[in-house]
Formats: sequence, structure tokens, C-alpha cells
Amino acid sequence: MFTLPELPYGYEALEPVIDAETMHLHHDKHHTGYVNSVNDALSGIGEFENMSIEDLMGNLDKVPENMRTKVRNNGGGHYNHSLFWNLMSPSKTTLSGTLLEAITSTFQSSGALQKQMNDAGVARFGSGWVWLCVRDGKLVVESTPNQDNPLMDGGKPIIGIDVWEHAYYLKYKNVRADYLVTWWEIINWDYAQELYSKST
Ligand code: MN3
Repeated sequence: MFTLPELPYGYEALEPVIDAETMHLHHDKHHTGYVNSVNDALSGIGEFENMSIEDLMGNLDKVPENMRTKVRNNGGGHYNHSLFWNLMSPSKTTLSGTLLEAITSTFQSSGALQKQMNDAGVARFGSGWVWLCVRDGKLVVESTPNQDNPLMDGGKPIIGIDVWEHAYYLKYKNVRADYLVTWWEIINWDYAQELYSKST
């Protein structure tokens, strides 16, 4: 069954952009909760016990209907947060290589991509995520409600930003726009490039 991954850095490593208390609550409480709940939902359904979380996201229609919403919400929570921890880094990374080329040709510049994602994140009503993903061979910006993600309908995530209040409220209060603008200071472009290389 699924297990909680350790953070790839210390809880305080992303300060001042993300404070240690937020990281503790987000990783130790929220992410743990998603892992426990998806495992609980899938316990006793043999065919899913050895499935990767990525494969599970693309096969939700095969989950028995009475468990599907619980698996969607909590399996999505596990996948999304596992990705999110790796998409942040305490050491500065630089957008380069094939991802830089693709972003430049699609959005004109990294700054324009960031603005489009920030706007989509602010526009997402309630809780959800904003994504850069590959769909039909092209880079696109999308947002999803709750713990949904692009894998659920054939997209491949490259960048995902959590816009649930629990991701930013202690430090940024109700101002999601400030959290989003500041978040780009800690993006791990190397990991985004890794995901992009695997997606094409
Ligand atoms: Mn979250």
C-alpha cells in the first residue's frame, strides 16, 4: 500500500517563502491523512494493491463505485502532494534545456507562464490546484478542483501548485495571489524538466 514520502529537505528549508509550521501541518497532517484514507479505501480490493499511484490516477473508473470518490480525493491528495514536495527546492534552480524551449515557444516567456498560472490559481474558486501539463503533445495551463489532477483525464503534470488555503493561510492569510507570486522563488526547475523529459 502507499506510504508517506519524507520531505526531500528540512521543514524550515523553504523559509521565508513557506514557513516551517505550514510544512509540518501540510506534510505530517494533511498528506498523512490522504495516505491513510486511500489505503483504507483500497484495503481488501486485491487488484489495486500493487498499482502505482500514477496508474491508479488513470484507472479510477475501475475502482468499485462505492469507493471511487474516496480513492479519487485521497489518492489524488497523495499523488499531488508527493509531486509538490519535489517541485520545491531550498537551492535555486534555473529553467533551461527542452523545458525552457517549450515554455518560450508556447507562452513567449517564463514570466508569461507564471502570470497565466497565477491568474488561474487565483480564479480557482475554493480548493484546488493549478497545473502546467502536457496534453496531446502541447504544454497547457489548467486548474482542477479538490485533489483532482491532469493524470485523471490523460494529461501529464509538469508543475502543480497547491492553492488550498492550508498551503498558505498561516503566512499569507487570505491573499492567495501573494502566495502564488512568491512561490516561484522556490520552484525546482530541475524536477519540472525531469517530468517534462519523461512526458514526451
Ligand atoms: Mn495541500
